[in-house]
Amino acid sequence: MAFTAIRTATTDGVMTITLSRPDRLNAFTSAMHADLREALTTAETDDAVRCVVLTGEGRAFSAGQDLTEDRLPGPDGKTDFGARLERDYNPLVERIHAFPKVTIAALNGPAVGASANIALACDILLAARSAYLQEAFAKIALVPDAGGTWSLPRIVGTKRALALALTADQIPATELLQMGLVYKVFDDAVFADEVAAFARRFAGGPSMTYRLIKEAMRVSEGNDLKAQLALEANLQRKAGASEDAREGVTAFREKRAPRYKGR
Ligand code: T3D
Repeated sequence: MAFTAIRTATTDGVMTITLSRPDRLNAFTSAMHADLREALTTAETDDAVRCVVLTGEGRAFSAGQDLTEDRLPGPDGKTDFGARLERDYNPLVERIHAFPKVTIAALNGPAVGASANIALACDILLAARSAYLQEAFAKIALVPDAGGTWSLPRIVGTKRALALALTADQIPATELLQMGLVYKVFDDAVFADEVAAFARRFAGGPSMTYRLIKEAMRVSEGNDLKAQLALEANLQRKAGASEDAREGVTAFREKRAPRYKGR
């Protein structure tokens, strides 16, 4: 695939998508969105891919929207700051949020603006110790987008989400860990190796079950307890009928590691 703004590599069932405009701190452009759409389609349809890692090249994860790129016009032909969101960011965030395979955002460095919120759409965030996250929007008199006003209050609570958005402070990795925004922090020197090892375990795991777990968590956002309990029973019915569930129990009884096939 001839990408211009990202790189992809698949090893041991893990597709790593690397945002690759290091001289611009991997800021997002229309071309990067187009590349990402294509890479995610491959990741979704290729059975050999069981887990996707999104990371950045060089010293940043990404600095958000490329602020030098021309803005899109609205229906009246005038500059419309919502147009790019509707065309590129909103579909990307929805797609990552509902992605059928495990997604990991590996914050190798700063995750700023829309990129921070794209990372938050992933299932699990890992951060290098030097990384930070910044809801930088208010600094340039914009509101958080790419799902930040939806995901942040749900993860850290409304008050903390407001503080993050209103101050536009750079939040270091260790604080992100305390707030529950990232799952693990690794030293910079070992970050790439730790991310690879972390992702590999999903590649060897029961991928159909992961999809059902993700569905349960996603749908719970809008469900009451009764509806969620009913959903869990249905999803457990599906998981329990899978070849992997049989293999999991058999392996436990035989005191060996399970060999999952994703069905
Ligand atoms: O369409 C719309 O605009 C609406 C959509 C908005 C969505 C958003 O994402 S809004 C938020 C956009 N992002 C930002 O506001 C962040 C802008 N960047 C920064 O504040 C700083 O660069 C950082 C805090 C991220 C890092 O600072 P530092 O000192 O480590 O690096 P630097 O020197 O500022 O940046 C290095 C280079 O990358 C520099 O270019 P140069 O001087 O070497 O030629 C800088 O201009 C460039 N760069 C950084 N961020 C962006 C960028 N170029 C284009 N767009 C960027 N977002």
